Amino acid sequence: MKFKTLSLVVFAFVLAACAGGGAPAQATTLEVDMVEFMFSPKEYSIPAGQAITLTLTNSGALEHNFVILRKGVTVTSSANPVPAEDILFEAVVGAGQSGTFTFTLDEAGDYEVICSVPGHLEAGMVGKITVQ
Ligand SMILES: [Cu+2]
Repeated sequence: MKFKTLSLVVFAFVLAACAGGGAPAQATTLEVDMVEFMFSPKEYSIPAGQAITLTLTNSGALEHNFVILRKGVTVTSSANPVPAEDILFEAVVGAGQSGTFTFTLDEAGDYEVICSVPGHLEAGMVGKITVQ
């Protein structure tokens, strides 16, 4: 009985040590609100190569989407559809709905996020993911 108690105490100490040390953890969980016409928040910092859980809530009256573009790709007009090879991830959320999605970005760098519904990008639905 004494040994069992001791091992529990050691285990708790190890957990506390892990939680306290090292560099500040980056977010592996993102919660993003979508509304006409913005993402909130609009800038995200995540670790490379780790599964990110993304919860999108569409508080608006229109359908919105969360599109992650290939590293280095930026789009300034939604007049032309984004080529499929430039899209790394896409999640569509209907008006008043929410959803949880998972994505992983393996390479460090900056990635642009847009809503690809025509006109929404120009109206302000653009964001940035920094992968480190
Ligand atoms: Cu939109």
